[in-house]
Amino acid sequence: MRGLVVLAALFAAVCGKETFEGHQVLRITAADKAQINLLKDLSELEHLKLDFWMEPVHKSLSVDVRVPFHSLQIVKAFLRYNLINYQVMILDLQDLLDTEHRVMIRSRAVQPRTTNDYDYTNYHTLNEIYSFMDMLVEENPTLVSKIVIGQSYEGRPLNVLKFSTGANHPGIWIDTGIHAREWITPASGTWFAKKIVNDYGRDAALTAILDKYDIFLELVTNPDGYEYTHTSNRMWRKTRRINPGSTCVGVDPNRNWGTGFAGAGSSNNPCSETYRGPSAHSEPEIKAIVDFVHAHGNLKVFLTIHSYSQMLLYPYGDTSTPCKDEKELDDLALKATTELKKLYGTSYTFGSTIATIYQASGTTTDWTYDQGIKYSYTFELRDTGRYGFILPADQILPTAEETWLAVMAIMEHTKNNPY
Ligand code: BHK
Ligand code: ZN
Repeated sequence: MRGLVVLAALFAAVCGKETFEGHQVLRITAADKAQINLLKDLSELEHLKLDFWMEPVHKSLSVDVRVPFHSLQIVKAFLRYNLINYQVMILDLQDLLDTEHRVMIRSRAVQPRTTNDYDYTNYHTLNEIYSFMDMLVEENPTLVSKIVIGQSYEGRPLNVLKFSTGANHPGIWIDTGIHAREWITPASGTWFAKKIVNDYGRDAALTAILDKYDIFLELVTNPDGYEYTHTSNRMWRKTRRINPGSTCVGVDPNRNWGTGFAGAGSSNNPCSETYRGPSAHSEPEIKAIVDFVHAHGNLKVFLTIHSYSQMLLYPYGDTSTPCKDEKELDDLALKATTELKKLYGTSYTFGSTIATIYQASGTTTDWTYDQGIKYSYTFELRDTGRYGFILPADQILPTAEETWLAVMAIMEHTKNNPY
């Protein structure tokens, strides 16, 4: 057994893939401000290589943290010594990843030749998703087209699906896969794309929306990061920019935007998971969207989809001053999450980013809202932490279906309240 583990680790090392044997994910619950400060101190000890799945300032006072095997003893001792409560959410992360990989390659044996054969119940590589887009366009040439809004840092195309029934329509934007490891989001977005072509001309509500609005869907907003999660490190979050003067790679694409850039709730340390980058819109993946928003000039909805924690968030993240549409955005968030819950009973919380999660500056929706796109929301999809970023593939379909009900509610409200 021991020999097998060593062999597996060796094999993975030769393939250049990081493994997570013995890593645990702990849910740490702070009792007060003092304990939160202790967690912040802990998070700054870089040699422990802790991976905070949320910042230690989370409003619920609990955070999920991936702890490498070599740090487990010391971290648990630290928590016990300081009387900080924790529970083990994931006992051995690599076990979960092995299962995920087994399920994934089982599906890959069958290469889909049409989008009807595509396995929507499984996770897919970047190439598979890019092929899906091309198939969908080829099958529905009058409804769907692919536009390339730019190139990633490593030179990959930034593909956006455009669903359109006529010229000069206002636009609805949806992006998934902006954080690399949040695999449930491009998986859900892929299902949305197929749902749109299935429902157009059949479902009255979606047809009415598409008769007035174009929908733009960027499935893999951070393709370099996404590819990296498949080839090298499943837990990667950021872009893959090389940071001059640092051995640490990547910028947080949700701290790189021009509203409140470099404010509290982002880091100037390239080794941080919330590193904001050298300047606003420094990341080609973000600059491409910024340029698109400007060039289009008439987007009415902007939905950026993350996971996990089951939340629907509206601006702002960098200030507790309420945005001027707070009442309407809050009412609509209630409506959208109520619709979502009807399907499988999944509960969402909602509110402004700063009041609901934590202060974060340079985030997507603060910028899009300040560009005049009133209906700017961030989704955090399933789950609430049992599996976190490693959501089992059998939850893809229900997650996509329920999320679509919330997206429809937001689009319908927009259609009924033109501005
Ligand atoms: C969401 C919206 C705005 C600001 C922060 C967040 C939380 C998000 C983040 O950027 O820190 C947490 C995350 O990626 C998990 O999806
Ligand atoms: Zn995210």
